[in-house]
Amino acid sequence: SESAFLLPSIPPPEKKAANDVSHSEEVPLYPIPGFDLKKFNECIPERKAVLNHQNKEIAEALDLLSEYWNISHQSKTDKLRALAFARAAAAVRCLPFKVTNSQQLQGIKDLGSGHALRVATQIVESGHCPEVEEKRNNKKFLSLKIFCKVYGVGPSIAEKWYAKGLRTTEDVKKIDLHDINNDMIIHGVAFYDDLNRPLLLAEAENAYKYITDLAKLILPSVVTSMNGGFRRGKSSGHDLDVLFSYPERKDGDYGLIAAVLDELNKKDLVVWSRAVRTDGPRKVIELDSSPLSSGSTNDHLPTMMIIFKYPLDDKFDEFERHDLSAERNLGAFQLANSPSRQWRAIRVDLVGSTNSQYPYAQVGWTGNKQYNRSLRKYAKECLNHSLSSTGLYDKRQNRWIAAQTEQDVFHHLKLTYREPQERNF
Ligand code: DCT
Ligand code: MG
Repeated sequence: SESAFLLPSIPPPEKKAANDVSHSEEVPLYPIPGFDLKKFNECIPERKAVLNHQNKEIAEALDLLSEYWNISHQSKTDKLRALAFARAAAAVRCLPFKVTNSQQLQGIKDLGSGHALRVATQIVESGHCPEVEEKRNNKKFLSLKIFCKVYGVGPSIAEKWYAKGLRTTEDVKKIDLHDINNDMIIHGVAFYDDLNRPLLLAEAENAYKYITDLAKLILPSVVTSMNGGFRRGKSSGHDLDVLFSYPERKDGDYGLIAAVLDELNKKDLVVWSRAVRTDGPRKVIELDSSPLSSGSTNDHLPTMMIIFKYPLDDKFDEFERHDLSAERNLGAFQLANSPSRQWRAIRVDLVGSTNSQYPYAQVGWTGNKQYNRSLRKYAKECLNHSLSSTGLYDKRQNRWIAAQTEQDVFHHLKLTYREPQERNF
């Protein structure tokens, strides 16, 4: 008709009813046709998580809640909450498509049907979760986060500092050192700025080459690798993780890494160091409580935690020729504030493993932390095996399972091999 000609009709907006079955049958739920939720849920460590995944906003929100409950935890329940949010964030990082519709979040194992799912749904639907924003800006949380950035400080010391009235970075730097009897924390405070500057890949590679060249002079057959976040493809990190592999020794296993530390000390390149045993760097066991000669030597890797002098101009050759011996007698603060210092303090972990432990140590020290948790849980629950950075133990047959390579480790775990860059859970 004429009126229709004058006023062209605009099609009414499409109404999507939740119960419009005919419609939802036509539009697939997932944007990638091959996505199979059942398979995705079957076995968590079969999932792949690349650094550049497609659901950053959701993962960030869940990570924040995990960090919140980890840092400000008061009880076992809070700790478990932190772990649950970390698992949920990992699940989201593993999704091979960008979530655009909250229906796509339904039924994902580890995202669950409770709190984490509600948060993820809010982010997808409105781009915003009030609970996350409230916690992100929570004054106490912000202070505790600052305190936990001090090397050697965890949630319980952070809580004590908060109770004493400390709030800011400036407060931390003004702490009376006589109140601290832990030299790790004293160095953490003194070198707060240095140690919180991200370590770049090029710097890590440079320090790695310098340290491993020294190690090869001591033991030419040594095998080394740069592990941690850099091996997973990160371009910066908080430390350098160096793993060494050498033949088994009868006389205890600090031999090589202690010798490397000696060499670094002779060149006055070490600010601070501590020998510990680790199974995953956070589970540090002080040597006093675990003597080297005791029978427990093969369930933890010998580890040398170091604060290392990294030349400001990146040139170790020239730096080596400087006489740094005058710095030997300075305390942490004098050293940190010395106007002539030509270096920056960086964190380095030297980790020793025997050739037979090496493939397992590789997996453990590559991480990430959440990926390791998922592997260990799976090994225990699905295979009745016990996995650590030193080996895989079959609890039914009471035997250690030997591996030559990381591929062997995955094979023994009955898992598809994953490249380090795919282990960013
Ligand atoms: N790891 C672990 N258990 C932990 C902590 C860490 O199994 N509780 C593993 C995973 C990574 C590896 O050890 C190195 O640890 P970090 O250096 O702390 O982690 P990262 O991934 O290298 O992170 P960053 O890039 O910040 O150094
Ligand atoms: Mg690291």
